[in-house]
Amino acid sequence: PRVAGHATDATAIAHPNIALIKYWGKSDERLFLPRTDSLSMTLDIFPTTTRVRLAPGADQDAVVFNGEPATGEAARRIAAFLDLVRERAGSVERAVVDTENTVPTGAGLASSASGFAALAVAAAAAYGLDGEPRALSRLARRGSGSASRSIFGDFAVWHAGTDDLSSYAEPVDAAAGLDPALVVAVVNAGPKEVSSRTAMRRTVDTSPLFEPWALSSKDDLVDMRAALSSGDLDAVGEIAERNALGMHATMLAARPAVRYMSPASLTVLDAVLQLRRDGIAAYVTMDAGPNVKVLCRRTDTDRVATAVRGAAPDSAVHIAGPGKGARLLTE
Ligand code: 2P0
Repeated sequence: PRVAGHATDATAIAHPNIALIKYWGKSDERLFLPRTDSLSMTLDIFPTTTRVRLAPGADQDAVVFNGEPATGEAARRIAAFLDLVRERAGSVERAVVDTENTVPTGAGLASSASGFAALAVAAAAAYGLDGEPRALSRLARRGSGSASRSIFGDFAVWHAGTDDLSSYAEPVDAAAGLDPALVVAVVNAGPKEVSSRTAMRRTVDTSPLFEPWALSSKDDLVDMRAALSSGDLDAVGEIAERNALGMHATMLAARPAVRYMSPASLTVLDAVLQLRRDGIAAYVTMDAGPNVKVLCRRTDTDRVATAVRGAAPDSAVHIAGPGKGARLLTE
């Protein structure tokens, strides 16, 4: 439904999210329906800011990415997303999209999550679509699955659902005493060799470990919700780590194998084990890339960051806390 008298120029900001219970595998590639529910923490670093302006009379969309005209796959995905927005809005007007992304793109740092969450919020406003968070989550999902979760701040669960209507994210409560931080070790900021889309498809189609992981992920989600609501950071970390390493195991068993871990990743994993032996609550999670995110208490971030830098001296280390959901900057 189109809102009458809406703005035709809107700017939105969104942050990436890191899944503690992972999304890996689709049941419907066109609708971006995932095989499993997932749960994430939205970060307070690496925002994406996106402005969408309707361009009456233009014959195509223009996309500017960090000041440069976007081309290829990135431009195609954004145009396809805008086609969906236009179809829903009953509009044929093209748009100018201007996006500033501070995340290293394509490095398993969820640049598509913040990117499509910001685009969904700005485009929905510019074309006059429903601005309810749930509708925005469903819309963002159609750009990139993980973007459905970045609509919300702090912790969010994405219900896999069975169709377009039932697949959306919503906030998850955590105990007030939980004071989580993620120490992000960027061991390699370059783009990945296998896109997560390709890797997911191959894992679902060929990995004998996929179904067992998807099944165990259901239990992980139940346990994770309990750990969050009781404020048990060690339990949150243990569950997140086992879920992530299990996801990587499904990929290693794919044919041919997909391996995102690099020697530097493993060095960081070893450093985290050592931190735990030293009594620090520190747990790893990894996505579709070699970078490692270490979940710990906010009060332990300096100690964890020092250990990570020692283990991977060439890495860039960023410290994140829970961040806000996607929102409009204009109105
Ligand atoms: C996640 N990842 O839950 C998982 C864990 C990577 C590993 O979501 O195909 O960019 O656009 O839906 O969301 C990365 O995949 O994939 C991702 P599409 P997306 O965060």
